[in-house]
Amino acid sequence: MENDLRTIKDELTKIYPKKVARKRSDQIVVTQHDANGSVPEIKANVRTTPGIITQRGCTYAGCKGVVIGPSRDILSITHGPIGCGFYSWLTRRNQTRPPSASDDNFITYCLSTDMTEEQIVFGGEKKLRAAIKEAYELFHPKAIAIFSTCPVGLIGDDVHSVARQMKQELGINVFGFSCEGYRGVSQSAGHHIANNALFKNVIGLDDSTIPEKFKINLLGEYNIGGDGFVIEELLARCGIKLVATFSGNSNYDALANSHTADLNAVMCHRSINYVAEMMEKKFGIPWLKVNFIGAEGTAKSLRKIGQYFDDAELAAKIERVIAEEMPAVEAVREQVKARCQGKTAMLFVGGSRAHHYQVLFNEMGMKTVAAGYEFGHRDDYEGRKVMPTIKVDADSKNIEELEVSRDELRYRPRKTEEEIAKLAAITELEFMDYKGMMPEMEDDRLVIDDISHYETERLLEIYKPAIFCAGIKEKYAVQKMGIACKQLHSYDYGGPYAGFRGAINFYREIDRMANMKVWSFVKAPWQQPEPQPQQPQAAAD
Ligand code: CFM
Repeated sequence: MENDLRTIKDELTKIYPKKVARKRSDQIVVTQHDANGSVPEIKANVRTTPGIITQRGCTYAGCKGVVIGPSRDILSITHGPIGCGFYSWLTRRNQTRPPSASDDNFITYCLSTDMTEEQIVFGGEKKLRAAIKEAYELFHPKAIAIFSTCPVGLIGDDVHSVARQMKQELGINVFGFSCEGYRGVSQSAGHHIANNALFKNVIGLDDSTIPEKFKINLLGEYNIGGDGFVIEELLARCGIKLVATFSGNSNYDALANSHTADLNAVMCHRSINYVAEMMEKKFGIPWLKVNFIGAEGTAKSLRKIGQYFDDAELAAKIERVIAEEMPAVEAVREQVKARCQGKTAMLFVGGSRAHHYQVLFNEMGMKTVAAGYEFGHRDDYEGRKVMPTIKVDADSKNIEELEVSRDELRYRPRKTEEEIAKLAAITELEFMDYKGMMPEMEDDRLVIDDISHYETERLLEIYKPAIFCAGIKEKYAVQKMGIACKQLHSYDYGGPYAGFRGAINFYREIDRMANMKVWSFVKAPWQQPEPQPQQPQAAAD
């Protein structure tokens, strides 16, 4: 098996020039666990070689689209050419539900300064100021966020000083992001930039406290296809109060008040671990890795939260909710297992779903034979324990590391030192830790970072998996090869897939897709008959 996998690895990289092949080869590993549970090292979070078709997005996308965009009442203005605004408008299926029709909801709007040649030559700050004023007069939001696109950094517009001026002039919170598309190697840089600005400008502005006993924030849950709604409902049934979600179905006030929670439950480690760490340092809120994808994952995550609060009544409530939900899940799981057992899946998405969704496939009896992140870092693959050994390159240095210290007035330890030590000793709790994707995978699986389009096609030819999970850019190319493709970013038109109810949706959908007869009718290009060489025309005379 190991030999076969090495051949596959060679097969994927042999087309590249030597230097590129070497680099790609460090980004492709075969899972192996050694005696102490360590996994091989992978190269990640490095630039994509120009000329290679990558799945990645840009820094602006990570900041505006991913982290801040889902918050419904922060008015987002894209400072840049109209295309950046237009193409980042409503493509992520992040849903929101304002409490009433009169509450602000700006998600459906697309605001841009429409930067043109004139601003590129003479500067765009004047136009940005005018745009903020106009937006304020139209919407009267509590907060306005300004997002920089590539030309902003190139011509040197200072969005931060404009934000400061306008904040003073309008009397509302206005803050900017230096999230130019080129700032980092992928959208991951945009997450970090967004986290920093949220921390500096929003978190901690409202100290009022709510009386509830078990108060948490959910970090890194963006309510794609309604996932957040399912989790919110589950937590409420367990008696756990959600102060804020970063940032699915969230609002500005909740984010400003989030430092009053007693636990940060981290769903997507990649996009938001910075906030978790900074809140811990400044306010004393511990964090816990959770995964509400998969019925078993959901049950485990609820129990983890219960263990953290260490309260018998809460634990009993959680068990009751799990017991109420499981029979329906198990009934559907048994049905689909009969048809899906042993089928193969591949997952190439983002920075956490390629890991999280393996839980769902396992539950269905399906095997994940290859997986990878678009922009994950080594810690997302190998676990946080490798963080001290990660080389800080020029691209990472480009992003500000905030100096965070304890807030002398508001730091409040949620647990005693002994309690913390006790929680840290429970391995499966992953208390303030993330073990990463690879340790949970079986041996002899392929893990590929920042997979290229070429590698995708070769993999599909070699493995012919029952289902390939990726995004819209890959979807139709995969389907034309006769293989089902599930979009794990936007969920196609489906979802929610989180929680127990979501697991049932997922089982049914994957069962239908992977077992559809239609795929056998698609002839892949390499299955077509070879074109016959043309006969030379007989010479006249
Ligand atoms: Fe986190 Fe996400 Fe993801 Fe992500 Fe994304 Fe996304 Fe994703 Mo698309 S925040 S890393 S930047 S879980 S938009 S909701 S699906 S690539 S795996």
